[in-house]
Amino acid sequence: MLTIWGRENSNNVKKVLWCAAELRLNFTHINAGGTYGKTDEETFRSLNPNGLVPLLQDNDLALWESNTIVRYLAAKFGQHPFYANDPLVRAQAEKWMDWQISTIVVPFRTVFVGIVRTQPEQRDMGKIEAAITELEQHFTILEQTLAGQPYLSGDVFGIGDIPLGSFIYAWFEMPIKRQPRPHMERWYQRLCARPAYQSTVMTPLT
Ligand SMILES: N[C@@H](CCC(=O)N[C@@H](CS)C(=O)NCC(=O)O)C(=O)O
Repeated sequence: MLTIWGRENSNNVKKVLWCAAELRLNFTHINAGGTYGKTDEETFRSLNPNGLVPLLQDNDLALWESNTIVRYLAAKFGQHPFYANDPLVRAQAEKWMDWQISTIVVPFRTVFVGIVRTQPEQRDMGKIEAAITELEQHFTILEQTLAGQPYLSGDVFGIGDIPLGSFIYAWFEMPIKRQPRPHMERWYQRLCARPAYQSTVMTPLT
């Protein structure tokens, strides 16, 4: 039996909920973290000593780290081409997952927390704008890639699209000035057409 712990407004939890929805999995969802609490309780800490969400339980397995959970669900329940059979194709998709968590997450968090979770009068606009500039530099790489392929996973949608796809919704929804990125925007629109994305990722930013 699968249980996913984590509040629905977390960009990292969204990855897991979206992946589970794409795979049409049956699972129990427990809201946790933020105002829901629970993450400091002994039971939760015994499953994830970091006290962070998302957390996946699959019978005796307790697994944390959002991208690892996405990979696990895809490997266990997914099929080609969502989880590509060819190691070369899969690796090309998976590198975007690592890029998201290594390169994008820190400046993204500065912008997201600054714009969505901070009152205007308390915002450090210098810091937010520097983070936007940094993200725009990184997104040039995304734009060039998506000029030559419809999805980050390659010719078809797959796991490589999930981590950045979860974050990109907030990027396009936040009231910030963005450089025009026609290829990224077309990729985003392709994601927006997916019912699983609509129900799990395209929810109010809070
Ligand atoms: N690298 C971890 C980061 C997890 C993380 O930072 N989770 C945040 C939510 S996005 C969290 O648990 N914050 C505390 C809380 O919600 O109470 C992952 O990708 O799963």
